[in-house]
Amino acid sequence: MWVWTFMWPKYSGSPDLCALLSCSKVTSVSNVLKNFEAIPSFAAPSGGRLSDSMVAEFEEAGVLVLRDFVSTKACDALRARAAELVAEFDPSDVRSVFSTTEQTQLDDDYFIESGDKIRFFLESDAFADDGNLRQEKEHCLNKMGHAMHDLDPVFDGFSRNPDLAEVAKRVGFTDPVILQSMYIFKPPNIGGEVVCHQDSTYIYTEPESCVGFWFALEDATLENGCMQFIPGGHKMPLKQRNYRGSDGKLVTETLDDSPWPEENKLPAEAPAGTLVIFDGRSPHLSAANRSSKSRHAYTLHVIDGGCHYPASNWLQRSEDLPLRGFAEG
Ligand SMILES: O=C(O)CCC(=O)C(=O)O
Repeated sequence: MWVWTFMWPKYSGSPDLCALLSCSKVTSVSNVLKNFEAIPSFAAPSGGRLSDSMVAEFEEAGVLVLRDFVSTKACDALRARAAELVAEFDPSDVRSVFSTTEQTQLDDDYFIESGDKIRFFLESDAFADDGNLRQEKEHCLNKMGHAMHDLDPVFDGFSRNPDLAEVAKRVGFTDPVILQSMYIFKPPNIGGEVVCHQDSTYIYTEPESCVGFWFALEDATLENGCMQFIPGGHKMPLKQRNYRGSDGKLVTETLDDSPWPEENKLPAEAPAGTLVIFDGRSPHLSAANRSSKSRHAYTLHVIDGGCHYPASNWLQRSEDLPLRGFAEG
């Protein structure tokens, strides 16, 4: 595959975002982890117009929950479209699994080439010993990614909700572009654990600008493996960098091997329609789903188009599919 690497100039803009996301990083864990009792949570403001206090809470905690950001109807429509795409997918074509606990995944070309495609990734427990899927196809998928927002009209429409453009502006973006989309199935019984990580490890810009926009399409609870965050942890250093090595294979370099202060993690239980936004350095995880309920979610990772995007990042796109922001149709 011909790979286009971004030709962005060295960082020249977005001073607000720089101040918000990068320049204020401090290193002492005890200085940054305050006694958060809960993750800041609000009813979604009209038109995505975050108030100054919402923005201040986002800056402090690195994560913000906005309830009822999208309608149940919109969530159901996205789930229905995902189900159509899943119906067209033949699992015997691919046995690729996605697991942040398995290095083997990182060597998988199927994953590395998925930045400008719609591809399916199975759960590591998808197959029974006899080689057959353990449960129905949709309930064996870990995720679908990473360019539905640019390749599928229904996903495009959901992703380019004008309220999101306003949220992005209010958290400091001057030129937000949607780098990747993921539909996360977190299926019943076998939904895999996502270990604690920072998204800027994988979605790295100079300066760092990644922000995650995570939508609950079904109720996410502790029982079915909701997202959990270490509030304030976004002020800690970046612990790992993942990149393409000289042989083209992905490596994850550890920059700081101190353990995550997981005793400070808090759940972000989220009824369907909730949007959770989080800083690219915000440490987060989700436990395995051993319940009988799935936990579908859709997530967008947004970076600032003014920042430098290294050619060594795993996600590279063809020049036929340039990055777009929220507002363009
Ligand atoms: O949905 C999950 O459980 C994990 C999602 C995640 O880590 C992300 O969107 O960055």
